Order: sequence, then C-alpha cells, then structure tokens
Amino acid sequence: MDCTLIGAPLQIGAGQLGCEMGPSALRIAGLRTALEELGHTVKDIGNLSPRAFDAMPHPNKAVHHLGETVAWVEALSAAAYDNSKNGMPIFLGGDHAISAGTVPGLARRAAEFGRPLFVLWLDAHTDFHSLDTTASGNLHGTPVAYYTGQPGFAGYFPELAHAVPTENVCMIGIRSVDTAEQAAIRKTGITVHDMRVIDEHGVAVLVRTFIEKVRAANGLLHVSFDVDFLEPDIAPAVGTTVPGGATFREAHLIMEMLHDSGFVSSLDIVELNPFLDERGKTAKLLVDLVASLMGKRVMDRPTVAG
Ligand code: DIR
Ligand code: MN
Ligand code: MN
Ligand code: MN
Repeated sequence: MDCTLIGAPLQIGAGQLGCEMGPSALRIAGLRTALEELGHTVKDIGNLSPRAFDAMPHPNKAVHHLGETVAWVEALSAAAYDNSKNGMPIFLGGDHAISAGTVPGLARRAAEFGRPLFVLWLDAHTDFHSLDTTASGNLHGTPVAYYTGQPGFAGYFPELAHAVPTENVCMIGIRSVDTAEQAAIRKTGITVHDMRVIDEHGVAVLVRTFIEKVRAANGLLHVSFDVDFLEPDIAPAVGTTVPGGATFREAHLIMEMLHDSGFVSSLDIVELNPFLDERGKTAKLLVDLVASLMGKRVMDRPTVAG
C-alpha cells in the first residue's frame, strides 16, 4: 500500500496546549520505519499550515480560536481530498478538530469514487457539540456534529458538500458524553458503543458487525483514533484522559480486524500530547497500533473472513 503521512499540528481545539508536537512524536517513535517494515511505501509530505486568518467572534462566548480552526479545517479538507486519490492518507494530529477537515475532504473523494464513506470513531468522547452547545468552547468536541451535517455551524465552518450520513458512523469506547451531546446524538442514526457495551459483548462482535455494514455497501472506511480511547495507564499522553478505556489487547484486536477487512482507506491519529507523555510511551504504542492496522501480526494465520 502507498501511505502518505500528513502532519496536522493543530492544538488550539483542545483545552491544553501540546498536540502541536504530536506529528513530531509519531515520526520520532518510528512510524515510517514501522510501515516500511510491513512492505508499505511511505511518503511523508510534512506538516500542513493554515492560511492567514482573522479572529471570528461567535455568540457563544466560550468558543475560542474559531477563525484559526476554520482556516485549518479548510487546509485539511483540501489535503484529505488531494491525498486520497491513490493510497492511504494517515493524518498525524493535532487535536480532534482536525477531523472536521479530514472527514469532509475524504467524503468528497468517496463521492467521486461513487462509494459511501463510513467512519469508525474510537474515542472516550462523542465530539458531538455544535458551536452553540459547547460549554468548554474547545472545538475538538465538535467535529462529528459538523461532518454529519448537524445544525449550528452555518456561517462559520465551510459549507458541507458531502455530509456523512449518521447511519455510517460507529463510535466505540465512549464514556464521557455531555448532556447536550446526548440529546442531539439520540436523534441520529449514529451507533454509539459505550464501554458498557464492550464489557458486555467484547469488541470483536462490535467491530465485525460494523465491518459487515461497510462491506454490504462496498464503502470506504475512515478510522479516527483519539488517544483517549485507550486506558490512561497505557496511554497517558492526552489532555482528556478518562478512566476505564480500551485495553492494550482490545485496541490491537480492533486494528487487526480492521486490517483483515481490507476496507480501511484513511486514518486520523489525534490528541497525542507529547508534553504529557512518559518517555514516548504513548507515541510508541500508537505506532504499534498503526502497524497492527497496516498488517502486523504476531503469527501468520489464515485470514478469517470479517
Ligand atoms: C467535552 C470534552 N465533551 C467538551 N470533549 C473532549 O469539552 O466538549 N473531546 N475531550 O475529545
Ligand atoms: Mn475526540
Ligand atoms: Mn476524546
Ligand atoms: Mn478530544
């Protein structure tokens, strides 16, 4: 597979600074080599930067850095579209606001291919606020509402040409949802698997069911991986840790099953804050997880369908 690494050092969408260093940490942890060792061809196009921007005031006074975020969203959407014609773009965040750009760009590409785009959202949070409902004003809490075409972005974020249908979005790992998000997400077709669902059923059946849905539609699958999806003990380098996250093996199993499906066409790795890491521990774990997603396995084994 031809992989394109795209750095997106956006950090003002999160409540704490530091995600700006995420792309560097992922590179230093050996992402390129890990992919090359699996036989992939890797092109690293470096880091994106936004156009010049002005402050953009919003009636919700909590909202901050809106103009800067919008400039990033535009740059990311263009980069996602441009780098998804051939091969697999891997976006190195940056906080989760980058997905307000990556997903719409990928949706535009998918429409051109005539295939529906599906999104697997691996996160402790649903990131389903609008500009009106966010209380923290941290825009990393808004991308899913935006790219699925919910109200509350018009006149600020770019107009969406290709909203992702909510039925095509599956979230796994959820354990922190604000009241306004909960009310809004209930009205949609988004599949929300909170940690209790994982406890009761295990991750395998959840992932297999979603992959079957993608397969039935011959879709393209974008994976958006927020570091706080993981249990904080194994992945401390994120500003919004929530206890009770996915274990080491649950995360690897998901990646391995996604690889075997053959449907994954793009990836975001977001919210890595190296300032909070323990000697690169989280960055190295993320590189290992990307390797599992891209074909690394402990033993050769016959591919089990799904
Ligand atoms: C919270 C936290 N729902 C907010 N969101 C986070 O600030 O909107 N998203 N941490 O990743
Ligand atoms: Mn997130
Ligand atoms: Mn999160
Ligand atoms: Mn976040």
